[in-house]
Order: sequence, then C-alpha cells, then structure tokens
Amino acid sequence: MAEPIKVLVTGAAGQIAYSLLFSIAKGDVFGKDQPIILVLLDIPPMMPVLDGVVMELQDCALPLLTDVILTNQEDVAFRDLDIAILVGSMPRKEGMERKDLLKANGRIFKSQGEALDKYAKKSVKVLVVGNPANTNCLIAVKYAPSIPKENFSCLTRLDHNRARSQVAIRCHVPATDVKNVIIWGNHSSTQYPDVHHCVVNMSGNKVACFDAVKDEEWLKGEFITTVQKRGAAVIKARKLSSAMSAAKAICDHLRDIWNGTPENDFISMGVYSSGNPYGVPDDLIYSFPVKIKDKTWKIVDGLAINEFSRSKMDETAKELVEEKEMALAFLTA
Ligand code: NAX
Repeated sequence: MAEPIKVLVTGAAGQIAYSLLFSIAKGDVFGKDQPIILVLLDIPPMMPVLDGVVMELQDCALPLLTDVILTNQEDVAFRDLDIAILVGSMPRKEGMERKDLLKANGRIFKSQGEALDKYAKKSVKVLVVGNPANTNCLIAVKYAPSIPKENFSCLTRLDHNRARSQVAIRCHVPATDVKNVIIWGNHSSTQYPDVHHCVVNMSGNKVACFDAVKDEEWLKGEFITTVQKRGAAVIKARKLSSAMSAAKAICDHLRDIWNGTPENDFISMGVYSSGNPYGVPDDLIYSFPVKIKDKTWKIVDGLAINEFSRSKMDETAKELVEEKEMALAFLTA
C-alpha cells in the first residue's frame, strides 16, 4: 500500500462537499490503492454539522480512509497537504451579483493563500471551487508565493461537462462521445463555451460538431447562453446552487490532474495565464483547453480562432481583469 495522501476539503459541511466526500474517500479520484487522510475545514458554527458528516464517513466503512481530521483552524487544516480543494465560501444566492461575492470571498482566499504558503507541501495541488472561482484562485496564488503558480487551478469542468451534455443530447449520443469542447475564460455568464474544435462520435465516425449538430444558429446562440446561464437556471429551480454535478466535475478535474488526460483529448480548466498562445492577458486565472501529463498541465497550442470566438474570448478576459482589479482594491484598501 502507498503512503496516505492528505486531502483538504474546505466548506466541508456544505452541500457540494456532501456529494463529494464519499467519491474521494472511496478511491474514485486518486485510485483504489491510494489511502487517504481527509481534512475537513469549516467555520465554527458548522462544527456540529461536520460531526455528523464525519459519523457518516465512518459508517461507510471505507478501506482507503485512514483518518479524518475535522477542524475550524487554518493552521491545522493546511498542514502538509498534498491536495487542497477550496470549496468553502459564500454561495451565490438568487439575484446576487458576482461583485458582492468578490468582497466577501476575497478575504477568505487571502487568508487561505497565506495558510497554503505557510503550512502546505510545496508540491500541493490546489483546486478552487468557491465563487467567484477564477478570481478567488488568483488571490490564493498571490498570497502563496512559495508555491508554484502552476499548482493552482479553478473549476470550469462543470461548464465543460454542461457543454458536452448539451451537444450530446442534441446528437442523441452519450456525453462521452462528445470530445474537446472548450470553456474559455471566467466561470461566469461571460464564459465562452466553444465547439469549433469539438468532435462527436456518430456511429463510429468522428464528425466535427457543426456537421453533427447541423444547426449553426443554435450552436452560436442558444447553446452558448444555455451553458452560460445553467448555474442560474439550477438555482432558480432548486433554490440552491449546483451540488451533485459540481462534485462530479471536481472528481473529473482532480482525476485528470492525478492521472493525466487521454492522448487525443483536452479538457477545460482555469489556470494561470502567462505568455499563453491565445493572447489572453497575463496574470489572470483564465479557463483554457489543457492536456495533462505527469501531473502538469499544458495549454493546447495552435487551435484556429475565428473572429466570433476572438470577441467572446476577449469579453470574458475583460470581466476577469475588472474582477481582479476590484478584488485587489478591496484587499489593499
Ligand atoms: P454551501 O453554502 O452549501 O457550503 C459552503 C460551506 O462553506 C458552508 O458550510 C460554509 O460554512 C463554509 N465556509 C464559509 N466560509 C468558510 C471558510 N472561511 N472556511 C471554510 N469553510 C467556509 O455552498 P455549496 O453549494 O457547497 O457551494 C460552495 C461554493 O461553490 C460556492 O461559492 C458556490 O458558488 C461554488 N460553486 C462553484 C462552481 C464552479 O463550477 N466553480 C459550481 C458549483 C457552485 O456554484
């Protein structure tokens, strides 16, 4: 048996964590031979709830779960981590602006960035889920200067999966037969779900998405807005933000970081922009198409970008620049 890895989940008493913890603890993400120490962080008022979550994890009688550490202290939570999944934050409620979230969450991610810097392993892989995920991730990067920027990413895999499924439903194929959709930019309604490089497996033949769907107007209109506004649609229906699908996306994201992506496939994740091939401004956490090998991501190079895509990629970059400036202003005020 391998040495256990230490995996932190923040916001561990929340609804995403409730869907996530079982999958991680039973080996769906890091493998069936990888023992795990789960570290669960939440705020003091949530400790009784977290007690219940720990009881349930114990009651699952899982062979890989070596230990569970429950805490409301960052110096305990962030110590010697291999993986940090930063879910805890204030979730977006119906009608709430992302800008309201920036202020509330900036402080949390500054403090957690500092804790990562001070206590975690320098090899720690950090996934930010709590919204606004891209900017929160950028703040954590900035306050953890001793950890390589490449170790940080934010979740846009849920948007990626949503885009895949919308195309799959339209083509009457399983979602796994739809590959290489791209989410560019921010995990917000300015994100650009791009299917210009997407391929659909139609009865064994690889068909370009536009030829498979045969409805350019839909792909350039309603498809994009459906994916962009899916989070809001789920909130409207459930009165709660996405949880089951978010937990599944977190598992997909981390499994790919741990094991790599298949040879000809790429996936979307928010990563640090620095001299990227698509002219996206530096010093943002922007969602790109990436391939992963040896636990290291690389932006997929050489994809043709038409004018339609360019303007949408720029629009979402502009929003991220504004969010960054606002968040940094709040933090330095
Ligand atoms: P919940 O409100 O159910 O849970 C959040 C938990 O975080 C609560 O238990 C709260 O006490 C805890 N928390 C708050 N501040 C904390 C801190 N400083 N340290 C540790 N824990 C803290 O929200 P949930 O539905 O689980 O959503 C969590 C976050 O994920 C939200 O910000 C939400 O907007 C975001 N999402 C991000 C997605 C993405 O694709 N990037 C999709 C799903 C989701 O909307």
